[in-house]
Amino acid sequence: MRVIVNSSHAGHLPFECEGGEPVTPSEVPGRFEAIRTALQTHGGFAFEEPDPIDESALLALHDADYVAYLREASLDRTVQFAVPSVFPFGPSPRTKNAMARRGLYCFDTYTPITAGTFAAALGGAAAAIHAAERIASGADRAIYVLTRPPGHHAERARCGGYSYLNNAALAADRFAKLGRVAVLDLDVHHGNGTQHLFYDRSDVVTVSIHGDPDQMFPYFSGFEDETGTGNGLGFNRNFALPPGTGANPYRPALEAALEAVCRAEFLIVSLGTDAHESDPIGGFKLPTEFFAEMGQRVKELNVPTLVVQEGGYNLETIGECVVAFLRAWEG
Ligand code: OKP
Ligand code: ZN
Repeated sequence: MRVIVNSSHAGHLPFECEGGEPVTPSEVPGRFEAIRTALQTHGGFAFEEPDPIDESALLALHDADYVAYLREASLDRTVQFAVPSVFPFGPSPRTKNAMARRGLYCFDTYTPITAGTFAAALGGAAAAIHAAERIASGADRAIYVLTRPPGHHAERARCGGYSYLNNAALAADRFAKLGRVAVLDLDVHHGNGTQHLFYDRSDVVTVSIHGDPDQMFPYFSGFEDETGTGNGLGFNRNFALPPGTGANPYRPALEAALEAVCRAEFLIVSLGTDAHESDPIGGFKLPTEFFAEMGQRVKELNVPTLVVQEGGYNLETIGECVVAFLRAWEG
């Protein structure tokens, strides 16, 4: 299987603060290295760098002023970590003050912009778009995109949830020129950015299985009654499961989600491995074998498939989960 790797990831070195306390960051370069090592050890994967993309390729889904903010905040080395202190309030935020922009373009305090952030995020978008081009041209039937930071929380004009640019959505938008597209988000956190970007569109079905947002990040979306709007009504599905969910209660949601995506001509899987039982922040109880089962069930849809890495934070097990999932496409 071909793997498109985002080597620019390494310059993104976030810090993390939880409720006012500095904590050990979860979204670290070691995640990428652990997955790469596991793929190499397993064998059968061909690694390839993407061609660089121009910033304009992002404008299919992201606002130009947001992209400019990410670039400028990454270049501004008078600020080590651009994190919001004030979020927009009132009817019409219109200030362009530097501190105001941090809140305007970000929905949480988990997603700092530091020196290498823009290059890392742009490299991830390039990897996803490169993979989509290869699948669209018929050169590959399935590809895995190895990247960090994740992308599925990134909205049109806001970063959040460790995500800056929505890699999966950029690939989906590329496929949408050719036929029916579905995004299946298996990360334990709701893919709010992907939902938001396609919420009023019928050409990209978005389906996410995740922890109940009543109890888990991102809290403000991911509820099952969010089904789309306008032309997109009925084209978004959420499966919200309680913290502690294991394989048996997960399986019916997986089958319903597969039913919702099975008519697609192009499939994107947002693969977080943070629903694994060992994940330090996920809270679900899926064993490694269940990742193999999920990969197998997705493979059986027999649709060209782009798997893109999202979350997953246990450095000891993230690699085995990814290998287990991708094994379905072996041989
Ligand atoms: C990004 B992705 C845990 C707080 C976790 C942020 C979670 C971001 C998840 N104490 N907060 O979907 O894996
Ligand atoms: Zn996650």
